[in-house]
Amino acid sequence: MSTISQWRLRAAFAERLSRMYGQEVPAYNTLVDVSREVNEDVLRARGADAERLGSIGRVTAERHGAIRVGTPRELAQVARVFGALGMHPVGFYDLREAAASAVPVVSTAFRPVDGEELARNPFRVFTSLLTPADPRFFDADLRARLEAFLDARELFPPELLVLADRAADLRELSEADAERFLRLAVGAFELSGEPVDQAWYRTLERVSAVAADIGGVRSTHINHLTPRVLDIDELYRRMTDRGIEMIDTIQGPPAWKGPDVLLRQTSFRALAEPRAMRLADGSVVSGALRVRFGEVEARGIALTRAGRTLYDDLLGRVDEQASANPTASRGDLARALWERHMPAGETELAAGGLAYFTYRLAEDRPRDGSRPPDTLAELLRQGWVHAEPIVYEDFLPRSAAGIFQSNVSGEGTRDNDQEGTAYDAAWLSGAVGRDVLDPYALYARQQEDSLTRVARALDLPDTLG
Ligand code: OOG
Ligand code: NI
Repeated sequence: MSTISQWRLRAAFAERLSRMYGQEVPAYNTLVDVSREVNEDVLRARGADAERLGSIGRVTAERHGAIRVGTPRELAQVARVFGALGMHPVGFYDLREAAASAVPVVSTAFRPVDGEELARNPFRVFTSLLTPADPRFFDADLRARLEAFLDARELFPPELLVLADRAADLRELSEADAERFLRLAVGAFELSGEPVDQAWYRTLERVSAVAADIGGVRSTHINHLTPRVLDIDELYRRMTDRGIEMIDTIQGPPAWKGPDVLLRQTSFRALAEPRAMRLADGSVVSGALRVRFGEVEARGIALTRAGRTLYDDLLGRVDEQASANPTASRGDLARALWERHMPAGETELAAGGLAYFTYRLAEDRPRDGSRPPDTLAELLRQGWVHAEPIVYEDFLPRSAAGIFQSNVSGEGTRDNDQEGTAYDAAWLSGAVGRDVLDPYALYARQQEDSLTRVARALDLPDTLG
């Protein structure tokens, strides 16, 4: 009997979800088409260099999705579904702090963690958990009603969870189980046709549109899906030319002539979708909600903590300059700062310990019997070793908050006189029921492993890093 391996399940899930979302939100298909066109053009123009941050096969299939759930119990179930696909929770994001409007969630991202799995299919899902216990957003009465509502719903059918656990244990499924699993898993993230209780939805919406999207309905749904593009500035222009209304900016680092780092993202605005609404008198009418959208992203090199500190520092300086010069273009201010302070090339990023790289023996290294030098800098300089950038696989809280904010209607409310409830990665690990991994540790390990391999092959001490 033939079986489907975990990575094939992951790839099949990403593909079916993409097909489903394209039927639900047709503008997403336009985004995927335009991304593919841009990627083909970039590949033609830049050749092998275009694949420096991932093969064109990987980049073309690459997607991330976003979902939002209400309780730790639901989050632990999500972890089982994604665990089946070889995806693990990585990173802790507190969007309550990153957003100016009311975004009462904390988040993580489920994704593959090892290099080979990422190269096969890097599908990831940004997953947010509502925080009803935060008194800045919810008073005691609303919190109690919200928690009772959430406790009474079931997002994932038991059969799906049983199959998920089987896939996680065996790291594969029989063809029949795989088919059933995929059907149920995709179904769990479809937009439900069940009427929305309008009064309840509106009550939550007054606090936060995100809270209403999560706790105002009895099911969950994929909230956006994001293809990867190799030139996001060009994509933004082409989408705008096609008459699709994009949000105002591209979030993240500016367009500049130096290396791509971290993550740049933009999206088209959430579209009104017809949704059945149940009114107080029990009648059902057709209404519309504006919550789902399409996003696109360009990925760059993963930064170390030192590199990230530099990035955050420059972002702070852009904010200061932009508020001092309200008429200046934010992109221009950012670019000017980057050109002064961000290293202009990969070599400088590596030498400064600002970004992560995989080090590999050069095919054309000296083979005349000479001894290799014993420092990394010299190995690179004399052509014994090449540095390949490690791509950033995670998210940016400020960009995430920006994407949330630009796509919800209304600011919501937030009582800043109240003390916010503190959450961190350890708390989230408890809620998910498994360790929320530290992204820096994952990148560092990848880099260190590559240095160890180089050292062994050249018979050098294991201390190159
Ligand atoms: C998640 C927003 C964050 C990203 O790409 O930064 C995100 C959401 O809207 O639920 O997906
Ligand atoms: Ni996203």
